[in-house]
Amino acid sequence: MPGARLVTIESFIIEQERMFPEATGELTNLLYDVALAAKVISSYVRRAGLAAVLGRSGATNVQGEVQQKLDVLANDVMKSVIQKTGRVCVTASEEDETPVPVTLENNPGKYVLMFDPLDGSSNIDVNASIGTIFSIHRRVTPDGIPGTLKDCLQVGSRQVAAGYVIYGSSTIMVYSTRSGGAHGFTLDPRIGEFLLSHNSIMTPTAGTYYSVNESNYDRWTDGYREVVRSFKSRLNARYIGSLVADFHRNLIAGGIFMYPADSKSPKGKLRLLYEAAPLAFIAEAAGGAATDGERAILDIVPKELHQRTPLVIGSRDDVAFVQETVGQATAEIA
Ligand code: AFP
Repeated sequence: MPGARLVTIESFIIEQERMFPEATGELTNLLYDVALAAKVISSYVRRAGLAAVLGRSGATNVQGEVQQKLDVLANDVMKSVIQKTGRVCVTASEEDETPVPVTLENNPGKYVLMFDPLDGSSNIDVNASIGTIFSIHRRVTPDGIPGTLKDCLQVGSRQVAAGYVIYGSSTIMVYSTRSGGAHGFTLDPRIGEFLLSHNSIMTPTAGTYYSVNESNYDRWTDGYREVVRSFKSRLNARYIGSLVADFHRNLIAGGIFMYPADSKSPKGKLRLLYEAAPLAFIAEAAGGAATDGERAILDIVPKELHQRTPLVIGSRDDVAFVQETVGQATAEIA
């Protein structure tokens, strides 16, 4: 738009950092590294049907799930962009069995980056929206040496930044830091830059949509069945099966996403460290909420890297309704 003030993600992050005179600029640069990796992944996603990257890689990941070629590619892109900058000490990914420490040769930094490089892989081959989710912590082990599992196993409330990228009708990156607010940037393909498009996102306190895989209905507890019966009578249903896409729509339009524990996945299906916790950080920054049905997601202390959790996330009133209804149903049984 001629004459409009274009705010790049870089200038926005730098402006935010100025609010903290003690900041060294490292987090700013790390966020910018993530944005760079997202641009590379986006370029593969956009050419996916042409670039021989569709389909299965032939391997399974640590969760026993079939890895898609794009999953593997996105994981490699994230690591190659991030690992040699001297800003992180360890990375952890849904696609890697164990944390990947940054070697002494590559100069371990003070941050920890955890990510789901390509969320919603079952949607890759059918051209539906997919995404990348990331979470950043300060390291807790001493500086100057490679990071460890201990750096990764931190409670969500200690995140210093988190965000996601959605590869949808356009590519959008949303992030939040401790300075507050959730901010969205749309990748302008003409200039290859993320430009500010959603400043200080505030999610409606009550939603329009509910998103849940209702084919699991018979496996849920009575509390969740009751919740969904109530939602059916007053909300509209939307479910893509890509957490990032379902979350993003509900964040902007108002709504709730749920993946409760069920008899098939008694601990829930989604991963705490690189799906639930970063999105909970964003949800709270935008005035929403996230719970596992009992506790705030940001209060859960992880015990293992690939820990799973039930997830209820979105508009504050709707999340509170779920917590109350599920709590009452549990109390009646007890
Ligand atoms: P994949 O990345 O393995 O496709 O998993 C996607 C996901 O973790 C999350 O993005 C979806 O919300 C959820 O699984 C969908 O699960 P169901 O297919 O069981 O509804």
